[in-house]
Parts: sequence; C-alpha cells; structure tokens
Amino acid sequence: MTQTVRVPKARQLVPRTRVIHALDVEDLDKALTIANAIEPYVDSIKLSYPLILAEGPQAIGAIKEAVKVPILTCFKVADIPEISHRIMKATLDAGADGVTLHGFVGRDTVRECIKVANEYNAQTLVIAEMSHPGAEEFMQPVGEKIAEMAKNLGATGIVAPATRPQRVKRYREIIGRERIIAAPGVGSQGGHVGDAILMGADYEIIGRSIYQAKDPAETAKQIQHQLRSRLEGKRPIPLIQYARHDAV
Ligand code: 6CN
Repeated sequence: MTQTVRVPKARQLVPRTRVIHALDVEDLDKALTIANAIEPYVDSIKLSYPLILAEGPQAIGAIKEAVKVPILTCFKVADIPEISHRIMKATLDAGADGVTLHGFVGRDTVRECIKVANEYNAQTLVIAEMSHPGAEEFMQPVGEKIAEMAKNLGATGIVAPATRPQRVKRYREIIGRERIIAAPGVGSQGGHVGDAILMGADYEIIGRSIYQAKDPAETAKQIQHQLRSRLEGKRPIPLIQYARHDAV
C-alpha cells in the first residue's frame, strides 16, 4: 500500500511592511510574547540558533502557530550537499517557510538546498555578502558571483548588507527584478532604516533594535512609520505591491 506523504505548505513572503524581524532571543515564552506583539509591523519572523539551540526545533512550529506571517530560519546552511539536504529537510519538516543558506560553499550545495526547498514550496535566501565588517575580507570579493549563481539556480533571493547600501544597489543590478533581496544590519549594526530598500532591497532584517527595546511592539511600529516616511519622502514606492527596484 502506498503511503501519502503530507508535504507542509509553506507561507509565502509578501512585502507589506518590508521588515523581517530577527527574533534572536533564547527563551520561547519571550519569543512568543514578542512575536505576537510585533506581528502587525513585520512581514516575517526569522529564527536562528539562539532560540532553536535553547528550545529545540519545535520552537519553529510553536512560533508559527502563534502568528500568520512566514517563519524563516537562519541556519545559514553551509555543508556538503548530502548533509545540507538533511538539514534543509529537518528544518522544513519542523515548519520553516524559508531558509537562509550560504553561497560560498558552491553550486552543488546551493542547488541541493533549493531542490529540497522547492519540494516544500519554501523560500531560499542565499547569503551573497554578510553585513559585518569582516565580510569585506573574504565574502565581498566573491559576493557578486554568488548572487549570479543564486539567480541562475532559481533561489528566491539573496541576503546583502544594509550596512553597505551601495552594495545592495550593485546586487540588485546583478539579480534583476525577479529575485528578493533581504538586507540585515539595520539599527544595531549601524545601517539606517530605509537605506537598503531605497537601494533596491525588498526587505530590511532588523533584530536587536526591536527585541531588545523596552517596548518591542511600539519600536516596531515606530520603525514602520520611519520606513514609510523615508520611502514616501524619497519616492512613492507602493508598499503593498512588489518592490519597485528602479527607485533611487
Ligand atoms: O539587527 P541585528 O543585528 O540584531 O540582527 C541581524 C540579524 C541576525 O539574526 C543575523 O544573524 O540578521 C542576521 N544576519 C544575516 C546575514 C548577515 O550578513 N548579517 C546578519 O546580521 C542573516 N541571515
């Protein structure tokens, strides 16, 4: 008798607020409280090692059940294709709607990760160039090639640094309009709200500035106001539709 395998349907990223919250706390109760409070002001919640190592992979499902936005996991997958396949599968089975992975490991691993994600209708964000200063040392010189590869292999998009908005502009030129750019580094790492989006990013990833705030919901709301007025002040980018990358 053949068994029907239930493939979970992944939630899709839709750019309304243009903010992805990196909920890098270690405690599930705290994560749930913050997730519920900030949900109206974000398009996705991104979970990473701090929470999953402390609370286990079931934390992914617990947060997902509490909110309606897609859940990204930021495991930055970077292993040989066979192991990356298993990491992807376990992550997506746990309820993730999208995954970040590294591009520097090469196209065989990236291809394998995208293949697994496609089976779940899930999103793949390939890290082209990281946001911290050290990324200029080894990643930046190969970042554009990574972006090109991610585009050609059919990734949902790439991660590019909001701390270096000019680089975001360059990455947009490389990947065209069909792929997403998510840009971390806003706030705590020094990037300004709106800079990366004005340079062509679809989303800004913001973590500590929100979850370490006294009132995360109020802060997320303020960031949303700031972002909207920044975008409207420069050029009216419709927030409900797909990003217009000819801005700037
Ligand atoms: O706003 P924060 O600096 O507190 O958080 C930024 C978030 C973190 O979860 C970090 O792991 O974005 C992630 N990130 C990623 C790539 C990168 O180049 N730089 C980052 O900061 C990712 N994904």
